[in-house]
Amino acid sequence: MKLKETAFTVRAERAILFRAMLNRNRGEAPLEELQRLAETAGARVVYTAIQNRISIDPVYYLGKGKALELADAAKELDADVLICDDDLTPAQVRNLEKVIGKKVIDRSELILDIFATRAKTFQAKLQVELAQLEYTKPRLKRMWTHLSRIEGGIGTRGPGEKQLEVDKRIISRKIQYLKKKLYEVEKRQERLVSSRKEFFTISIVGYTNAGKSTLMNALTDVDTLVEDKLFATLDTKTGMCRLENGKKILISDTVGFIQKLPHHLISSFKATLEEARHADLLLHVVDISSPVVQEQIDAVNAVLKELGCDNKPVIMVFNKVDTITNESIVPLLRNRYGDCVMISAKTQRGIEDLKRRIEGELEQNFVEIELSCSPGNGKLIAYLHEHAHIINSQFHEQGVTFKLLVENRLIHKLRMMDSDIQIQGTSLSDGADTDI
Ligand SMILES: Nc1nc2c(ncn2[C@@H]2O[C@H](COP(=O)(O)OP(=O)(O)OP(=O)(O)O)[C@@H](O)[C@H]2O)c(=O)[nH]1
Ligand SMILES: [Mg+2]
Repeated sequence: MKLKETAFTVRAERAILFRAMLNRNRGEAPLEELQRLAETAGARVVYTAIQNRISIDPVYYLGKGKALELADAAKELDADVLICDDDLTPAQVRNLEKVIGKKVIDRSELILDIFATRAKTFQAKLQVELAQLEYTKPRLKRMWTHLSRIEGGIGTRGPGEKQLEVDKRIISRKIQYLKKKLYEVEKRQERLVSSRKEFFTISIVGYTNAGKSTLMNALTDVDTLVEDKLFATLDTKTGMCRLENGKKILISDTVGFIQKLPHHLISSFKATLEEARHADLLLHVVDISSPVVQEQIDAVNAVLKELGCDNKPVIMVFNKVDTITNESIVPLLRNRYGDCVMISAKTQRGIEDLKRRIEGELEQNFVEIELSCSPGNGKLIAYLHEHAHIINSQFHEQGVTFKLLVENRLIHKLRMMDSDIQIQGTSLSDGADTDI
């Protein structure tokens, strides 16, 4: 078998990518994303293989014949690693490694590896290490089963098991330690996020490489790293944006989402995504030039659901409109996502439109009110601190008066909590006083 090789000058890890395709009609670009992930991790892709199958093989993932073909390719091209686009069971990894004689890793492991090399802050490093250990721990056991089978040692307490127990104990202890540390960091983060409650906060979410950080830079004075790489951002940054009506809002950038994001990573990154969970409004940035726009939107929505953010108000922001060659996609998307905004974060096209939409959202959902109550009503006051933006508060003989920015739907709830409170409102949209 003679294989065509991509030319390159610097030697990095040489990778072969592979996957089984169960459904050919999804119009996706097979292995394109995995290729970008592999390159982000520093590998050179020397060969790719796809096998159409009716179902996944539990032993080899692909058919054994295909696995042997990969072994030939790996030898001929002097590959260092084979990367599968799906997650593999520990048994599949072991079986493939035996047949091919090279290191085999799966998509989750690759993503974890990228996160590990890109994590910069203490928090991100803790999160990645925790995710890596949680991923590794169940695999240790299987490694031993594998060993014991070779040695015929089933039921015997051989050195393999002892070592395994030691390893598992060390890992468990480390996991406990990391969780404790992360808990402390999360608490600090939570306090920080809730201390910003007096501002209207927006979180920029979206698929990795959609242009979130570029948009963040366009909207605020924060300078965030922008790179044509997957997972350029692992730590959230928050910046201030001033709208035309003079209102100041806070905007934060978040880590990018991806299809089949390893589950451990989502749970470990909850603190980083804390900003999104507390945001009043989400900007869902979509790369309009991607050939798989809808799949990326779906993947982001799935993660948002997992984070409990699926009921938040969202503005769909289609980015990179400067790149589209096929204009027909615009009416299509407008049709599906009625009040979306088309922008180019890079050329700043549509940014003013987006700001106006944000203003509109602010006006639609929030009213500015004055609420007077007794200072002894601790429950109500605690509720206000939690759910409203307190602009200021004044104590006087009759009680305390808060000037608040509060969601429309909460007014009714406030009245239910205490029938003695007095509420006066100023509609944000026209600046006139209104009785609520
Ligand atoms: N042509 C074009 N490129 C853009 C636009 N916005 C962003 N990009 C490019 O897209 C790439 C990714 O941009 P980022 O802002 O880093 O994307 P991100 O969503 O923050 O990515 P991660 O942090 O890695 O998830 C960069 O090369 C940007 O220059 C745009 O409007 N038009
Ligand atoms: Mg970014």
